[in-house]
Amino acid sequence: MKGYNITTLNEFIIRRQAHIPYAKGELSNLLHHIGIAAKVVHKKVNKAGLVDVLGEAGEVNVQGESQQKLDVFADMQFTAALRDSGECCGIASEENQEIITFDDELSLDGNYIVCMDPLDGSSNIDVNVSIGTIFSIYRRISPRGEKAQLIDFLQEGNKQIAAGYIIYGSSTMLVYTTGRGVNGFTLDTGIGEFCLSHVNIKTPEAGKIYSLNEGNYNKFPDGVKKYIKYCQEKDTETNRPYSARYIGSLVADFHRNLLKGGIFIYPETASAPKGKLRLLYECNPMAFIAEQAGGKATNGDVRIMDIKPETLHQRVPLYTGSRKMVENAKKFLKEFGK
Ligand code: P6P
Repeated sequence: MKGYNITTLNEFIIRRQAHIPYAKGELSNLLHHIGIAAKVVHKKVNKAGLVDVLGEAGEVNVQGESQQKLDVFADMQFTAALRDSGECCGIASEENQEIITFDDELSLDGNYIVCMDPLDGSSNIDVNVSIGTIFSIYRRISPRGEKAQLIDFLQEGNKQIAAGYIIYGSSTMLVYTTGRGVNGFTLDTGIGEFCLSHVNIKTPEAGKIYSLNEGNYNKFPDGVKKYIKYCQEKDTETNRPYSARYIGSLVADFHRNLLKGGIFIYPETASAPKGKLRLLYECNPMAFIAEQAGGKATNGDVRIMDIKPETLHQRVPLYTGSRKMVENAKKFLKEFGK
C-alpha cells in the first residue's frame, strides 16, 4: 500500500501499457525519456534569469529566427534523451533544417520517430512568459535496422501514435495523449516527479475566449475579420462578447483554452499565405490533443490531421479549440472567404 495518493508519470505510463496487448514497453520507454528531458529543461528555464542562458545564441534557426540559448539547450536535451531511449531512430526539430538520424545500433532498430519544437514561444523567454516544448510521435515506415528516412516524418497527423507538450509556466506540466484520452501531469519539484493532476481532460464544447494576434487584423481574410467582430458583439444568449486572450506562446494559449474552453486561431494572412505555425511539430500534435479532448482542429478547410505533409517545416493555418467555436469560425470562413 503506497503511503501517498499520487500517480507519477512513469506509474501512469506503465499502467496504461498493461492495457495494450503485445505492448513491449517501447513507447513507454520513449515517453519516460521525454519526461526526463522535460525535467532538465524545466530546471534551466526556471533559472533563466539567474544563469547565462538568456539572450541570443548568435545563431538563426531554419525559420530565420534568432536562436535564444535556451532554444539550443532544449534542442540538445530532448535530442540526447530521445537518442538515449534507444526507441527513436530519428527526429525532426524546429531548430534543424534536415532530419537528424541516430545511427547507433540500438537507435537504428528504434521503432519510432519524433517531430518536436523543443522550445516554442522562445521570444517570450527573457520576459518571463510561459513557453513550451511540443512533441509528436510516429511509428517509422522505413525498415528497422536502417537509418530513418524523410518518409518516416511526412506522415499525416492521423498516423500519430502519441503527442504532447510541456508548459513551463507558473508550474511545469506535461500533457499528452496516446489516442486514449488526454492526461496532465504537474511537476512536483519536491520529489522531482510529474504527478497526475488533470485526469482525462475534456475541453468545453463552447467557451468565452478567442485567441489570435489582432495586430494582424488588416492582413486577415474577410471571414476572420467577420468572426472577430462576431466574438466582440454583445449577445447574452451566446455568452458574447467573448474575452480576447493572447499570450503569443502557442503552448500557453492552447493549454488555457483546452482547460477553460475557447478558440485559438493563427490564420493565413496577406504576408503569410500559409499562416505561421508548422504542421509537423506544432499543429498536428496540438490537433491530436484537441480532438482527444473533444475539440477540433482545422486549417479552415480540412481536418489538420488529414493534411499530407510535403515538407518538414511546412506551415498551415490553424483554427483549434472548442468544437462548437471551431465549427462556427469555419462557417464565417465559408460565407465571407478565407
Ligand atoms: P505572433 C512563437 O514564436 C510562435 O511560434 C507560437 O508559439 C505563437 O503562437 C506564435 O508564434 C505567435 O506568433 O505572430 O502572434 O507573434
